[in-house]
Amino acid sequence: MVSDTVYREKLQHLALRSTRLKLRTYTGEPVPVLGVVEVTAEHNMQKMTLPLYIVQGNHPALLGHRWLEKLRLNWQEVFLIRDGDCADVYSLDNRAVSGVHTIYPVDDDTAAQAYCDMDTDGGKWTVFQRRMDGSVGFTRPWDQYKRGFGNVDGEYWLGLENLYYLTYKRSELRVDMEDFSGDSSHAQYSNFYIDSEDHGYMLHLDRFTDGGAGDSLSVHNGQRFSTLDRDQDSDSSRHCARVFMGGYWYKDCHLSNPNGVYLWGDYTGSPDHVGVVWNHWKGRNYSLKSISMKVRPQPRREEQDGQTDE
Ligand SMILES: [Ca+2]
Repeated sequence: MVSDTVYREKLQHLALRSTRLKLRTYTGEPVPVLGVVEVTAEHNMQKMTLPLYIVQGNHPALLGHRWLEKLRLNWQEVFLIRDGDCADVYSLDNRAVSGVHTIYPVDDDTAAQAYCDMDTDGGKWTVFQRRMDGSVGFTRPWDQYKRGFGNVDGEYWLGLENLYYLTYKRSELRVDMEDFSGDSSHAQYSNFYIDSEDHGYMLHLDRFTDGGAGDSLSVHNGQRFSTLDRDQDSDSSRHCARVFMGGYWYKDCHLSNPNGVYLWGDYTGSPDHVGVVWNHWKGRNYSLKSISMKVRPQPRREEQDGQTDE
């Protein structure tokens, strides 16, 4: 038999891997339980199914925090799941559909509207960038790229500060795109995060999977974010964000420009490379019909290969 102590440690381990904040234990007070989900864990080759209790978010015992929390009620482990991203939205309601949802990526007091993609490859994606019709201009200064802009049910940028917190969990990135002929493709990176603003929101990604689009982003790995009014690229002679009219992790300067100028397909004759470009798929003088960049937590390792290590 697995001892009660091991059982609790394992639960705590699972929970800690799914949130970036500390768990906190309380005693005594009754808390309304909204629902129960089952979590499967393994210890010493033994599979256990554990109850995960969802409790109300604004209970005074929680001191206002809605992150995944741990309580103790009658020797049972009770967790609170915060709707920090679209994967949490799905955890709290597995009937949630693609569309606009409210999430709290940074903290309890900072709600953000985000488009959740609950359909593509298992869903649970938080869309942080989307172009689809040219209705929103993306040639904008640092402060707007930091905080976000646009229309969440159309074209928008969720904001670098939100993205920093979203990718604090181990995350994967998917980029979906369409051309004006009705063809579509994607690129996926199984490991993705960005640094804080102090480090220029530097891009980190690897483990590319080709969904037909090719890899036009890995070359930007390790670059800091640049905008019209902030040149943090690796080109000493140019201010790439001004030349290519977007905000991005420009290098010297780019193989993809999802935040460039919306130019409706082939734009030969206009300045090279300023469009909504994914070079490996359609070349540098083709501006895509749509592109969206989305993030979700990596699957837990035991879901990937049946191992429980770390
Ligand atoms: Ca430069």
